[in-house]
Amino acid sequence: MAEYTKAQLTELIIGKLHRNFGRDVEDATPNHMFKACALVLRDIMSGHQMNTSNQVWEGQERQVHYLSLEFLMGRSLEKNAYNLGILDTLKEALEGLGFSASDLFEIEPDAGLGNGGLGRLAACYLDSMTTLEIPATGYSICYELGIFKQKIVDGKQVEQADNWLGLGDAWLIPKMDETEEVRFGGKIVDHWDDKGHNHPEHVGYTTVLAIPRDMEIAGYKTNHTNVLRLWDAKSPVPVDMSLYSRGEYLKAVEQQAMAEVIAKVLYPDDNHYEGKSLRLKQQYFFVSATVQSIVRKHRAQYGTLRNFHQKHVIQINDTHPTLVIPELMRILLDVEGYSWDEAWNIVTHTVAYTNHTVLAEALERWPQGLIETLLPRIWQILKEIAARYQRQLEQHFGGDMNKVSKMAIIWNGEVRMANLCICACYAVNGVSALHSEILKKDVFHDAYTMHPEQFKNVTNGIDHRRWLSQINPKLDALVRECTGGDDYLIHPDAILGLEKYKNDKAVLERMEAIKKENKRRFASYLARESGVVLNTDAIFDVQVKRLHEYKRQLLNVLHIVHLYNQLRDNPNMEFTPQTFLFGAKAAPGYHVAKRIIQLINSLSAQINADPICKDKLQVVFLENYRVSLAEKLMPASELSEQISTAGKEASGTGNMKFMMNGALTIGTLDGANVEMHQKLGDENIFLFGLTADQVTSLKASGYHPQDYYHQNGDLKRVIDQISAGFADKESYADLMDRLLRSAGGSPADDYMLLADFDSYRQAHCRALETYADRQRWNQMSLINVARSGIFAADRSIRDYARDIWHVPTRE
Ligand code: HBZ
Repeated sequence: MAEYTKAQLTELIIGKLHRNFGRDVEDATPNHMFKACALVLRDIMSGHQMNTSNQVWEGQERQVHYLSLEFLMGRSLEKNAYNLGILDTLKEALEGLGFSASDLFEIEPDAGLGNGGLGRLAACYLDSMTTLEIPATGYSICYELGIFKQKIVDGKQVEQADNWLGLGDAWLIPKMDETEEVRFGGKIVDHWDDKGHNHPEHVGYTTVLAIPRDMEIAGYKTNHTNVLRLWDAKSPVPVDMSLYSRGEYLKAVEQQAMAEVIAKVLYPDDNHYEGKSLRLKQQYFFVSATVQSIVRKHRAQYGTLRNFHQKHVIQINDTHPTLVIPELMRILLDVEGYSWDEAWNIVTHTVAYTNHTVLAEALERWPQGLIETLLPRIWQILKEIAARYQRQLEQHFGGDMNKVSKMAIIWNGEVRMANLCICACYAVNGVSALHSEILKKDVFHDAYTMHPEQFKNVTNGIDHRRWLSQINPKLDALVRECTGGDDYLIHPDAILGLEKYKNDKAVLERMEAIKKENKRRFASYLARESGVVLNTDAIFDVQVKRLHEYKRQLLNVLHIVHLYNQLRDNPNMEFTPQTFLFGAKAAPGYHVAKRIIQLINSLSAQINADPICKDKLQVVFLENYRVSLAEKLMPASELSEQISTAGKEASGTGNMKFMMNGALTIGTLDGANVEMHQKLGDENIFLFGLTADQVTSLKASGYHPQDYYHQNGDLKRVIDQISAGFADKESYADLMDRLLRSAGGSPADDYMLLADFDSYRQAHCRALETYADRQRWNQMSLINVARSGIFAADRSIRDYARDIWHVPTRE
């Protein structure tokens, strides 16, 4: 690792200010200063990057290509400086120049190129792949607008455009000379040669240019550097001046606008599929540009594509990049002239698929007509893949058309992307042990019986350098002291060394003091930002994640109303002060989710204004939950709400962030909570609710939420109250009706809140009892941190490298 002194960094920064902005330090704004720092770090990383690519080239190393429609990167300045080992020096240099480093870090906009877990996972994995010195590239779209900014107006979510590129593009390096062309529309004309081979020709298409804007990714304590390649869309034709001069101004800009709209905005739906043609354009645009770019470099290096699958693995993050399969086929068939079998052999040894959801409404099924008109050649190839697969299925299942129809790629006029992935990918993995089992037992059962060895598990993980060391410096210091240094940063298992101190009173008190201090920090930040004053003597009970019915924010609400009722019935009862924090964005078109946000805000207004609740019960909805807010909140959290209906949350990764920061979990046996519980034992986690198997059998035998409503007086009272509404007089009977009555094809209480309510309430009681015993709580907190090492993304990436990618990693 190259070392930089304060004087050197200072000089480099001043140089950038002069050359790029024509400013002296005295008249540089914080924005100038931020950009100058970014440019300095970029230069350092570019130097490393060139060495890395030379090594990969000369060593002919196998490369990983991680394709994802989302990379939720958050901020980069502090992170890059940290990974380059120059964070402290940079801070000193900045202070020396009269700037506050922390203020400067705060002005960086989040690169919000993702919705939630899936996008953040991709970002954490880039960090680990780089730190573990895997030659890897991430690919996505350079959305002009990231995930929307959320405002709460009159208790309701309002979306605002997230124009992040003004400052955020400081990290992006345009590579005009690596532009690719992507073709849409038109038709295919056959040309048969005298040997009876067809040479399809694509005519009448529209071209969109894909321009790389590369973001360099620094690894921790290594010079290895990887790249996140973000494709920007541009029209190849400048505004058509002939049309323009004929006064057809709109027509002239039309084609430009059509091309550029592709990279305009991230679709804000998580875990929900919508068959929008622009979304399909985005997927093909990014996949086609990516494959062409990989192939171009491969050809330059090896002169042939015969060894393509030996040198590359393409990992697809959910089904969103699935068109990579027919696109790679297209190039091998039409450009290279390989036979179908040769091409198919290469493709099926290159592509691997990660599934992130079992929710039926999230599975992508594209109308065949849309693909046919937008991507005529891809459509032909898809038809051929589907037909061959179907013949194989019919043979394998002896004409059991029930199974064949479930596994078919094209069926009833739709193209099913997950089935295409199963057909073509050499590995299919879920993202937690439970989720991977459900894929095998249920969602993809028939495919599993055909090829059991194809199915794998890689439990998710998080970048522990960011999510512990960087955001929680006091806890980081304690871990270092207790584990004998900073080895844990590259060997996350070493955090276990903390456990030796589980009976050490002084260390346990330190844990408590650190948490207290982090709570105060967060409270003062929130007061500054929004005027909301948190009660830092209360336990911070936190549920932050996208808003979705299956995540059951509403169950949390039911319980809070129940607590409120207890207080009202008995204002002088002994009551452990509790502050409930929510943060969640709802997909703009998801009406029920938006109503739940409104309900939380309505309840919050009621409780926070009621003198009975003063210093006891508080409910706060945090506006615009995002990566940079999570970084402030995790270190301050004490109770982590992971309460999805068992079987629905593929893994969760927020759960891991909380655990690593010493929060205790109240949760169901769902997703990675199951593995947390395995590590922690019953005594270090607050479990409640039905298991995934119990959910299945209760549904099968007939679930009657009304029974719980009538049998549990507390629950009935809560539901009736929410139906009537709070001080703002807005009724939420619509939400409560969903719990009690089936409607429009969806069963009553589909996510079984009522079945779990009582068990959830009891788990809260256990948590509060424990909280009263501070030593026991602190010990549990310490054990949670100590055993969180397996949830480091480094472990996940080593799993991928060993079990799926077959590439070496740094020791
Ligand atoms: O992926 C999440 C899972 O819900 C969560 O359990 C898991 O931990 C995480 C990482 O594996 N899934 C998503 O975040 N999914 C999306 O954001 C999404 C976005 C666009 C879509 C579909 C899903 O079209």
